[in-house]
Amino acid sequence: MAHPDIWFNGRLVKHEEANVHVLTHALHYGTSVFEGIRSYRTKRGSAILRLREHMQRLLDSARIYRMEVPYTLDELEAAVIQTVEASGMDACYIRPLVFRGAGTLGVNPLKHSVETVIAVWDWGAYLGQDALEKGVSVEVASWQRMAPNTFPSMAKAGGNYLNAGLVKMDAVLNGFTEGIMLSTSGYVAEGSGENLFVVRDGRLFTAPTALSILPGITRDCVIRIARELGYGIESALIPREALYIADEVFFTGTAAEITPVREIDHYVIGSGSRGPITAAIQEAYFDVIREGNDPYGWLTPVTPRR
Ligand code: PPE
Repeated sequence: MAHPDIWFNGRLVKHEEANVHVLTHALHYGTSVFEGIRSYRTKRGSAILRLREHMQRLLDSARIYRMEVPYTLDELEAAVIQTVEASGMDACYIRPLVFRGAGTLGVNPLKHSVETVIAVWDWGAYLGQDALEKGVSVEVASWQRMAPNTFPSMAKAGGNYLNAGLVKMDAVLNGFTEGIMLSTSGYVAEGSGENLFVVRDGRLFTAPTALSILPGITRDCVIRIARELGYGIESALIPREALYIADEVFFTGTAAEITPVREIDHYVIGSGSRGPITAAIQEAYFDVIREGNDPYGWLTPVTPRR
């Protein structure tokens, strides 16, 4: 099948024609912000999960970096829907990107153009086929999350992923699936592309936003689902060793969805497979994205054209 068209500054263009110049500012200095969104094929039709929240976070990220996006939230939502519908894909991963364009180089981005792109592709299980059921084996990374006064973690910016890439490469080269970063203060922060939850004695814990994590939208889904299911949940400072004595640990993210962690630094977590609370939260999440039940108002229906 041909690659779906890409939305580029207001119109759909052919995949092969969605190109930039090599002197693009973002290529040299990491001046881009982006989103990752999933559209699902639910039993009630195709639908995009938490579209508004993702596009609001894109605008927030752009604002933090003083990028003036020439589209409103409503226009960006419509653009995503248009791109997904034109792709003909019942389910896909959606990648909106805003970046500083080509011009004379130099660090100061203020004079550079602000370009907007929306691409879609097929993206299966992020952390491996069996991961959602069996869980993944991970390490605590030797690289830390950025300090709060270095660059902003609430912006989902291209440059942030240099750090994430180092974590991921080390993990893979060491034989693990993913790395967990600690904050500069030494507390558990998040994975290279996922937030993290720890379960102990029936309660859930996750890092606070102030620990320089990305405030994940899946993390927010899990917090709401956990409350709904009656589990105690709090954002808290989690010491590294709390990972090793946890009953359950799991990652959350648009790409990773809800992925159990079965082993950390060769410590087996709980029973060494998906724990019961992880399973209950996964089930509630999958009820939305697979069954299309939407008690929270998280789904935007789409009609992919064939
Ligand atoms: N932390 C980081 C660092 C992160 O990149 C993501 C998403 C999350 C947490 C979870 O956020 P949310 O998707 O809103 O629940 N990572 C995206 C990109 C992954 C990639 O490899 O590219 C994603 O999951 O789409």
